[in-house]
Amino acid sequence: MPLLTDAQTTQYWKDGYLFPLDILSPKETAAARAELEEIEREWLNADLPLPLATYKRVNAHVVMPLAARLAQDPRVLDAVESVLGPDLMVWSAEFFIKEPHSRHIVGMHQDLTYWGLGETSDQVTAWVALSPATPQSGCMDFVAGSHKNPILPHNDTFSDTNLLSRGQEIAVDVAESDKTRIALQPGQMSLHHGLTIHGSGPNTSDDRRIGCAIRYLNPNARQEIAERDYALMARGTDKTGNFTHIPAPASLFSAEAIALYQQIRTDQAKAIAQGAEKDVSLYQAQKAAS
Ligand SMILES: O=C(O)CCC(=O)C(=O)O
Repeated sequence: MPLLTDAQTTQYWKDGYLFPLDILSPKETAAARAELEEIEREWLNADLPLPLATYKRVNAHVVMPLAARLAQDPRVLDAVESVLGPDLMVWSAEFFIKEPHSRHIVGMHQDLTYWGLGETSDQVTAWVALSPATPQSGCMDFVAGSHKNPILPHNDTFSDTNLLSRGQEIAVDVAESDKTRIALQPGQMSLHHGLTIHGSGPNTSDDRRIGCAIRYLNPNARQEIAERDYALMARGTDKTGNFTHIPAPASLFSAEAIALYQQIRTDQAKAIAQGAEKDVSLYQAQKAAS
């Protein structure tokens, strides 16, 4: 059953985002954060082929059962179903982490700019807060109605403090007064459209700011740049077959899952790197050092 009321769905399509939605209980949120932080302790110095930060930062649902479970949570899916319809696939799950008093930011951007998925409305992001997301901790800022734009020009800054792959920023000035601060309590989530202009500031608080951004598609979405793309079926059926279906991981960083991760990374790189003047690894590990 879709979770959102008609009024909420209307609001989503009007603004290009919706928040706050209560999803996880305080106990569930604390358990999810504790699981993530245990993974960080146990696997930071493990001999993984890529830095742990890379696996957390993009396609975590391929190698981390925690990310796949969050992405398949029926309460999240109920909300997403109100926007995308009954057939839902997970394209990526990504932990965006800003350490206390760190300079990391996310430049104002439109998600769909470098994903190779075109200007589709068959994609939505659910961002689930696992710690307080506040103006002080660097919560996201959204520009209302900006999803009605096409993909706008972006500049690649390759800045070390920008958590995005190329440090990309939209090439227009966004007035502070046009930004809505998306404050979320732990366990709450927001939804945003792939064309909505958004970003986030530094974390000046004493706690980590941890969010899990889950990118959903319905089966009408298509990969237009890379030859092959992948998704985890979360609900309903896929009658179009535009994406190769992948399994949810049964255990942490299994050899099979790591090999699949590498395959996806190689195939998606073509879309992510399109038009870049410098080498773009899929979300640079050093930027996701947390
Ligand atoms: O976590 C953030 O601050 C930004 C996340 C973001 O850009 C996204 O989820 O699309």
